[in-house]
Amino acid sequence: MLGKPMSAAWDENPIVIVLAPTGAEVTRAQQPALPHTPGEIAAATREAVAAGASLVHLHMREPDGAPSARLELWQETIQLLDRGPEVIKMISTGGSVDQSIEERLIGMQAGPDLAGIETGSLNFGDELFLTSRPDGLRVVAAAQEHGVELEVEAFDLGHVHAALRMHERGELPGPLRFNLVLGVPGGVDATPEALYAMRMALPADARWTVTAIGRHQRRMLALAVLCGATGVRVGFEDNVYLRRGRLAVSNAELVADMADLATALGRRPATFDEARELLDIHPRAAVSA
Ligand code: KMH
Ligand code: ZN
Repeated sequence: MLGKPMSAAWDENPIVIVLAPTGAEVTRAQQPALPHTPGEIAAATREAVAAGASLVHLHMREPDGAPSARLELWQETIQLLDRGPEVIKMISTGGSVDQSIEERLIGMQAGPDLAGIETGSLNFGDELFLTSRPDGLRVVAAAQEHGVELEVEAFDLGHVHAALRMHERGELPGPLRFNLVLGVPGGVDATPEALYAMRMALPADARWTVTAIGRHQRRMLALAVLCGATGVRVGFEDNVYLRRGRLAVSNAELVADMADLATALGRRPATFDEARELLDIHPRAAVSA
């Protein structure tokens, strides 16, 4: 049995490396190796798993790169990932800023293990990223209908508090998992102080992953490793550079760099089985049995 999520010593558990290979906003003009198609996303995930990733956070794109909600793309991607190597398959229900909540829920039908849930709204750069309370409740209902586990995507401290209120009211089932997203313009800054404020709001048994945008990624994820986070997220959704002025050649290069950094700091990457236990995510067959 692996240690308890937050009460464990910071280095008691290996770290779950999450790959976010595509996102909804990054373009090939910014990152030529950005995967668009199910085949490209599956290939990027395979390489990333070999480099130390154990969970993949998915968004769909049309072949031309436009954000997509097409069920066939979700199904093809999940089917390709099911061929191995083993990886926890997570869908975004944040989608892109111009998708409706109905579009954002379509991936639930493709049989993922895990889905994100937004518990509030924010400015997202120059756009609005809106998730009303009823939208959040619809995400929970869809997850329950399809037997999918949930992770709260918190871009602000208020999103953490809103999730905790939902949980207290019985509207958001446990176990509580959070992805603390730092550095979206409109959300919390990517600073140690902001990470500390969000982490201190979490219950002791919550699982928590950290995401940080752009040039803040490496420093904030190193801090997350040292603070005992359950996971850290890398990939082109959040950052296209390996170092200042040096584009990453692949998503896997970012994963390998994170694996090396975490190992040097005292925590090796979690295997797939360890990640499932640390995040309390069990095989779908076992869920429905
Ligand atoms: N693309 C953003 C508007 C998530 O995946 O849950 C939403 C997003 C967050 O990427
Ligand atoms: Zn996302």
